[in-house]
Amino acid sequence: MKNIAPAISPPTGIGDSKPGNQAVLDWVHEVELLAKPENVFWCDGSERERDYLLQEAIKQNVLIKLNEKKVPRSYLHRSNPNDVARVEQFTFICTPTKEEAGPTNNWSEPAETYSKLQGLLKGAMHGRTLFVVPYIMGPPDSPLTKVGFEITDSIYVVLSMRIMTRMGEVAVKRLGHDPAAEWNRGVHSLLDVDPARRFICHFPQDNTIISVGSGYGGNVLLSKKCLALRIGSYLARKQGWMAEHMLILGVESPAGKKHYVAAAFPSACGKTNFAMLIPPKHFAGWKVTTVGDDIAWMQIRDGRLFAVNPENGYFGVVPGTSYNSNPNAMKSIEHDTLYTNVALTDDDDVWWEGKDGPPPKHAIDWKGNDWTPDSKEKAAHPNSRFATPMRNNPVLDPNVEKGEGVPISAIIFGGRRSNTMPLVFQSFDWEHGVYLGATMASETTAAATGAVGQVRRDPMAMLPFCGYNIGDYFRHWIEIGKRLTNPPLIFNVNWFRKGGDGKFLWPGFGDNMRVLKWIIDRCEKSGGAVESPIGWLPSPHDLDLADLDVEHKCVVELLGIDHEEWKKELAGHQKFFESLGVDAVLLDLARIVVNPMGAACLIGAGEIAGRSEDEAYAAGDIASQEACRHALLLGVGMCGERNDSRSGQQSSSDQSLDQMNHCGIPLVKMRPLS
Ligand code: GTP
Ligand code: SPV
Ligand code: MN
Repeated sequence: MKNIAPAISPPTGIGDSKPGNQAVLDWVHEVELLAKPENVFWCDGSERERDYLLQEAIKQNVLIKLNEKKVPRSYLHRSNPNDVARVEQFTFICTPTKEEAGPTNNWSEPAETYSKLQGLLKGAMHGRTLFVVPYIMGPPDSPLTKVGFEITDSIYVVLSMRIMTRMGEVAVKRLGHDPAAEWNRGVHSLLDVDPARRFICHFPQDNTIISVGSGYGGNVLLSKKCLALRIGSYLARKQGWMAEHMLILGVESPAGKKHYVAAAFPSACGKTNFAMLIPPKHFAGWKVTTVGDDIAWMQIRDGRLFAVNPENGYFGVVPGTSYNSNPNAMKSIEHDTLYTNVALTDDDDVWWEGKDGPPPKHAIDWKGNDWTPDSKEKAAHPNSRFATPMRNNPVLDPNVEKGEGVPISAIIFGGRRSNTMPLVFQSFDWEHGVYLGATMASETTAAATGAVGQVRRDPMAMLPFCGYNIGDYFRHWIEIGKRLTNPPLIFNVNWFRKGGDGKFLWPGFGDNMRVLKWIIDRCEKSGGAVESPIGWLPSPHDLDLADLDVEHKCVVELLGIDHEEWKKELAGHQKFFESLGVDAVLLDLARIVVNPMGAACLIGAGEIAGRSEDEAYAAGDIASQEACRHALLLGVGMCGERNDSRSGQQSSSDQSLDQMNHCGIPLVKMRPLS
């Protein structure tokens, strides 16, 4: 199947709606002179245009039309087998200084990078059509909404952008004629789809993205990770809002009380599934609705955070999607869907691993080869995806178009962790929540090229997407917190903890409602919890586990904190902060760093002295039980002068604080006890 296709020649009335903004015209002209396409196609987003482009894409063998009865108005695309996921190693943030890009990004010098990319783009569109795709990110009437123009030589990208963004006339209108208006310039060329000439480059200061050599997903739908997250996060910090890798969902109780929550899970860790959750039978009357499944733009209004979904469609993981795991996703992708890298059955239907029912006896796999259930290879690529309009979603939230966004009651962080992390816990406050987000880790997935299953720190699920220095990003979170009079509560979840048998302890999917319910209870101040060294933990009876087919001992394990695992975890946090360099971990964060280090103290001190905090209090070491708890939790009080009275040993809090001094993290005096 083709990725690169020759120029098309549209009839009059199609592809000729030039915008009136001179800055856009000048820029397109400049790229045209460089890339030398056969012609320029100006997209307007009309249905006539779509029908024409689909017909051309089929003719050019870029798309295969699927069975009209089984999946109406839907198509299959196969990418180059060398080009199946985001390429983090070839993704660059091109800021004037390396410091601005920070320790977690690949940096390259802007002027040099421009000239290298210009070299690659020279004549690159020879014999091809240059498409100009105007689009907006955000609801049309939102103050957060941004205009972008993407130039591309891929008809598949145009057809995908039509689904994923509000595309065409709406963007041209919003931009207007002011040549000084803010808009994002995106240039994409397939070149020859060679991994050796694949670069995804961001120039935040110029609001510009240049992506070459790929035809896949987040590398080329420049609206998504490139604009809405990397450039978006840069603009957000400058302009005082937040651009996050988060789903947004609404949850309504049978009594009609509604909350919205936003959740940051790394790529392929369950955002789309959580955003479309169907509560189990026991939760009759509860309703979950989707605002967004991947990206949240949030602003402060009346001391609260309000979120919009800047996207218009879902680019979701296909394998594992079934009527059993995610019925709403299945209903969403039954029609008007663009599939990439799934298998094609003999009756032109689509198939993938984990779909309901038995596998087909024969199919064509994602590479275009014959496949049978005996084949060793997977029929669908593990990162095969659907692009589907959000309006296909049967549980689309009614406020999805609301310009001001929806008020966020809770923020949830979560990763894919086989061990250590409990099913759910709540941070003590915003700053501790920022710490939880900053130290998040997850096992890597097929969403990016590279090894799968390795635990890596992925702060706020933004490691591949933060468009500037991660230390400044953490500080931005702290600053936002200071401006919130009614901040969302912050939680951490882990659907992926495994038992000794290597199987998931938690059934996940719809049953995640039980965790969501507890989170809502906490927001409503009605849910029970116990204070633990790492945050507020539910006891098994605080969760509604009715009709759940999970053994009690598994629930206890899911909610448990293993001290040995946590010692390793905290060492991992420290190593991570060290790897960022002390410059990145600025004063505000240092204060939070003390938090869980203090938590380590509680774990450690308890072990060394062989007593609980109650015993410490009873022993009269600390003036009040409240102070004791906070001292232990925050790592204060024991610093420096105090040795453990009973054992005479240096307490572990001394050690961890020493360690922090050692790695150069500045220690700040603790906040007052609250
Ligand atoms: P991106 O689109 O890459 O950002 O991914 P995502 O975060 O939206 O992840 P998605 O919901 O597509 O889920 C990714 C994979 O995790 C799929 O194979 C799901 O079946 C699986 N998954 C999602 N939720 C759960 C869960 O609660 N438990 C388990 N065990 N697997 C889950
Ligand atoms: C992700 O990897 O987080 C995705 C898929 O949402 S992609 O758009 O390819 O980045
Ligand atoms: Mn994502």
